[in-house]
Amino acid sequence: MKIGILCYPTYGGSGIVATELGMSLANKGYEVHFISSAMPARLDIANPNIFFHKVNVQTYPLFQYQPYDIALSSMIYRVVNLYKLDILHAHYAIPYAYAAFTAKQMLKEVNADVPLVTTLHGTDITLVGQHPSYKHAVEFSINQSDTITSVSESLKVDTLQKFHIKKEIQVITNFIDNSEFSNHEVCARKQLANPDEKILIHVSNLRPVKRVSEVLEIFKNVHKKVKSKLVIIGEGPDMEVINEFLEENPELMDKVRLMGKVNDLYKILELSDVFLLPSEQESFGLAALEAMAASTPVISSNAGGIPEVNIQGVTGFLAEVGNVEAMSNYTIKLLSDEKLLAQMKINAKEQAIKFDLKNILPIYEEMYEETLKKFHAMA
Ligand code: GMT
Repeated sequence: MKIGILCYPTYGGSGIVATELGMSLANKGYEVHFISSAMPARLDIANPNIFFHKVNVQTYPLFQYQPYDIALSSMIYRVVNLYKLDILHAHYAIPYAYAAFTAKQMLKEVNADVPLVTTLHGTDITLVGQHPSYKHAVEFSINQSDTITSVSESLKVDTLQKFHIKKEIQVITNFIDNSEFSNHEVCARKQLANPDEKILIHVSNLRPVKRVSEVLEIFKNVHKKVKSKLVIIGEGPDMEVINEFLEENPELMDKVRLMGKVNDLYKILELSDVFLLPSEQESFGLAALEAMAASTPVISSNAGGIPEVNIQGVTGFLAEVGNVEAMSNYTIKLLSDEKLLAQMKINAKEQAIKFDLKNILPIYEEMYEETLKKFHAMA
């Protein structure tokens, strides 16, 4: 089967899921074509079953805004035609499902139409997709997809509440490849913290929805009770929030380590004691699952799909969005009790194994087969 994957190339969750899925399919022998504005961050282009097609936007002085969606549709059309793709898989409704719909209309003209799978990831439904500038186009292109999947039950419920969706939504949860976590040598811990200090970690794209100010407040509270360091990985608009916090709390300057984007994320997660995720919204919380795969318990809000991943009192603790006090107290409780911490590390890993790639990949494969069967039966 030849599969076209349309995704963001950046470090955001949807791009990571799309890339990991595509690479796993390629490892199983599928031919996978990535179509994106740049090479996806984690893509292993050395794999002979993987192809990358960069969307080129032609600039022209007349355009105030460059028409990316047209360039994307044209590229989808060309790749499907040239490489005889069997199926398209759009990750994130905007602009991928929309551009794929346009490409399909063009492909119909040359009798080369293929089915479209759209995977909803979160903010395409709950945040940006709700804006009046996009809402109708998002709803339309979701309804035009042959198969719709969502990464959690919570996102499915949100989608059905916020849009008029005429088709079944299949939940296929995000996944993690646990084999990538087993062999790291845990030797660089001393580079992050002293032996008597605990390591708290937060990983995100530092957008307002992640509530990084609360990560800092939690750490401030925890640090008063437990010797500790805070590691923050990622880049984004709220880096300013961090800088301001450090200006106002200079005593924490050498306790907070800002690492930007890193290549060896999994290794750093394995060195950490607790992962903080106080997000306002989170359709799934892939970052929390990555932490758990590294045997790191999670203190989080109970937003969206997080409770489907982080289990209260088992893999960590959850509190209402904005309840910094509860999240601080949970973190202090966890880090002050070695027995509890050790047990939760084990539980976190066990939970991550339930979401292992080995369990989820066959569901995607079956979904592709079903979609193709229905599409060709209707043709
Ligand atoms: O907000 C992000 O972290 C990026 C965003 C994306 O689409 O790139 O993430 C969303 O998709 C991830 C992968 O499915 C989910 O794990 C995240 O929970 C979701 N983010 C939100 O819903 C805020």
